[in-house]
Amino acid sequence: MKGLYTALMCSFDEQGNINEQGLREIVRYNIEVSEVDGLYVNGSTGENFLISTEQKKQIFEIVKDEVGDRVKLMAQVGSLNVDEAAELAQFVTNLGYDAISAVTPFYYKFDFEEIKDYYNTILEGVDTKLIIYSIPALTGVSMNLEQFGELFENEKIIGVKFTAPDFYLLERLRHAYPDKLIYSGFDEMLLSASVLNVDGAIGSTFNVNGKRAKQIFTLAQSGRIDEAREIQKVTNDLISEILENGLYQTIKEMLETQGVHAGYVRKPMKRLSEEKLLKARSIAEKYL
Ligand code: HMN
Repeated sequence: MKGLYTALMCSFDEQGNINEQGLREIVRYNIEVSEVDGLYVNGSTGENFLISTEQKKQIFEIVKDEVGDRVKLMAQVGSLNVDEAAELAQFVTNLGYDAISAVTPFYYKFDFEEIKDYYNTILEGVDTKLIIYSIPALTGVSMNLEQFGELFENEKIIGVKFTAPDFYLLERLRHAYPDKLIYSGFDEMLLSASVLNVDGAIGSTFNVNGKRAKQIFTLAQSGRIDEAREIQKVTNDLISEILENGLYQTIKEMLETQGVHAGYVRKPMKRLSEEKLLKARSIAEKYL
């Protein structure tokens, strides 16, 4: 399960319905052009928190059908509705996904016992292994070393997607849990995380920048830090421009310039203005 995973985008039409052909094209682009090791399906980048249970299932099905066994698949099933999360965990297990992942429960300020119970409930009915999805900036949930350790006591919990700029905690986690899988979640910090010996990374910008990300990761693993730093620099120039223009919308438009019908974002996300659309196309021209 090690390596680089694209946090997969989903293609939606103007009404917010799934565009199946577009989604299949995004999958193919990631496998054939970006050459990533796997896909992280229905994460933040997949606009997961804006869609219905039925749509989540449909996306899981389409992606598995398109991928077959070509790359590894991780299914993000986390939800404030723990029954839905458990149902989706079962659903993707039946589809043959390689692992599940679940965001820490957010919005209500759950205490740690509640968070633990949430993960244990999701895992009760399945044998599929789980990667914790930790992203404190969006969820408001920060866990410490001991709390990660307690969650890791459940042997079905095999790792964490660590999306935080806390390299002290990352180093402590790596040191304390050498056998757990740790994935870096911020693409702009991939080199720094790789130096700390993470097992892989999961990122939104890999949809368009997978090749550079792979180079950063492999160069860092073989100790070629100067070369990796050069590529992280170009990558961060790209990421800065993407973030300034609108993260998911810009990546989608960049994919469009490559003939991939990545479509529209779901409301309440807004569409790019004409000016920003042009900017997205110029970013694609510059970096792809
Ligand atoms: C997901 O669940 O879609 C991703 O794994 C999330 C991933 O960590 C991304 N975070 C967000 O989109 C909030 C990053 O790839 C991020 O987009 C990138 O580093 C730019 O900041």
